[in-house]
Amino acid sequence: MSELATATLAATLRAIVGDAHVLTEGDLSAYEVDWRKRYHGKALAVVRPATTQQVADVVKACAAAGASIVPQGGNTGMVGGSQPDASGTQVVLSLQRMKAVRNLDKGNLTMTVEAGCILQNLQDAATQEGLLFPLSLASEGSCTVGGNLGTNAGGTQVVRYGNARDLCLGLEVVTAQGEVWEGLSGLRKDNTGYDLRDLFIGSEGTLGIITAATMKLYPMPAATLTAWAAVPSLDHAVTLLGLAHRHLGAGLTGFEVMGQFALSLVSRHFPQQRVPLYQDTPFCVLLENSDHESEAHARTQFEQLLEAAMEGGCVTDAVVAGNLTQAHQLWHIRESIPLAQAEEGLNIKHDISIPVSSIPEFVRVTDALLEREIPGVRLVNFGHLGDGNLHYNVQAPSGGEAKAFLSQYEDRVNSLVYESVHQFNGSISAEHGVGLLKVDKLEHHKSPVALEMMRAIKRALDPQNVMNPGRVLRI
Ligand code: FAD
Ligand code: 2HG
Ligand code: ZN
Repeated sequence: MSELATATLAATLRAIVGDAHVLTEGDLSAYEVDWRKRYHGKALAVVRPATTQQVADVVKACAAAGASIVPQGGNTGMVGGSQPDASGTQVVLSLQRMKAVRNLDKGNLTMTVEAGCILQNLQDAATQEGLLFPLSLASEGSCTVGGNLGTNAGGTQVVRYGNARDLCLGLEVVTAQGEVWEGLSGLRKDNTGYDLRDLFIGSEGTLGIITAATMKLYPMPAATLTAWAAVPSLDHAVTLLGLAHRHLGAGLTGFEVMGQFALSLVSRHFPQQRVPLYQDTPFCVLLENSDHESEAHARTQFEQLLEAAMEGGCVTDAVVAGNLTQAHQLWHIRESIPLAQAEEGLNIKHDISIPVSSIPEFVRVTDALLEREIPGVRLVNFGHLGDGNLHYNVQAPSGGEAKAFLSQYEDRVNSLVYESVHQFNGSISAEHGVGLLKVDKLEHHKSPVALEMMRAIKRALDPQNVMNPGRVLRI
């Protein structure tokens, strides 16, 4: 774009959203750099509309000027999907100002919220009405529901309540042409043709901009208890998962696994957090039991489960949190692993899913491959075992320089890990999405038929390739 065209577009955008909400100067790193500090872009402008109509007008203005748009919520994504590229020609459309709760329908167990609403605020709004909005991620203090739906986020409650997709009943979307699709249905049943809602969920801003959503709510459990268990191996963790399903039924709302090295990073970088039981065991498991009867009932169920698990040898030691503060401390340890890893240095992330029963063998095989390739490599294993979703991350050998490690090994490590994922019938992205990070790998691992259907959808909904180009798919 010429300088004149850029200045004209900026002026049009100012006329739509007001001068204060078109940012072109100063420190824009909060919008231009990702959470992992791996992508550093340069925006033509950051635009912060306040209404759906303003979003539609911004999209029309950008499309007319030939500028592409990067939708952005909290910018906590892990795959380089929400920053502009380095060209200085992309507009970041931040949904931050669209944060209203439009409606909460207690009878229908739904709430309709704007896309820029911070996840924690959604949870709080539901709690105030005695209800539960179960989506829960460590980034919940800054990620937005628009970003959660854009990525089809998972988190720690999926084993019971499903992904963001499963929690969404309806959407309002601004299309790539700047039209508004009003699909804010609160219906649990609606078989009237193709499911447009599910096209936009998980599309990472490449098909349109989600401006509002109707989300499901649930009754608040009477009691929620947390336990921390030491397990002798991943095989035992999988056995424990089976037992937990049998003993707790729908009460099982969280089942997270954490490897010893992952926990040692938390202990090293956040010594004020006291990590229980990890020093003498290769893995720990965090379990959550949500009960609609009473705390006493939940505790008895947990005790019976842990007794059976210890008798069967799949748990060697365990603690059950005595109160809410202790429970929060245990969850905080788990949620600190990504931060501890970041403190340790740049690293390679793999957010993969494998059938749960195959996870132990996958880890054995893949650990051996990587250790042979890179002597001393440090493997950080943790994640949502209850969903078959492992964060199989790779850190440079101790004392090694992280940047040099990444440039020498990242591509090779990714190829080895994803080939192994493929052998075990898994997916290369369980919850973080594709973004820029995995475009090449998706092309390699997705079938040509699937890729062509995805491209056909992209071409049909965004023929000018205005929406987040280069992410997810190459056209
Ligand atoms: P952004 O990062 O701003 O955007 C993410 C993608 O969605 C981009 O492609 C963007 O273009 C698109 N997008 C954003 N808003 C919209 C919109 N309104 N319409 C259309 N597209 C849009 N993720 C998990 O799934 N599970 C976890 O457990 C988890 N834990 C995390 C822990 C930490 C410490 C951190 C930093 C991140 C974690 N994440 C996790 C990743 C991240 O928080 C999620 O992907 C989250 O859903 C992103 O929300 P966001 O608002 O920050 O979106
Ligand atoms: C989590 O489960 C997030 O904590 C982040 O999905 C995972 O840092 C990671 O690899
Ligand atoms: Zn995760």
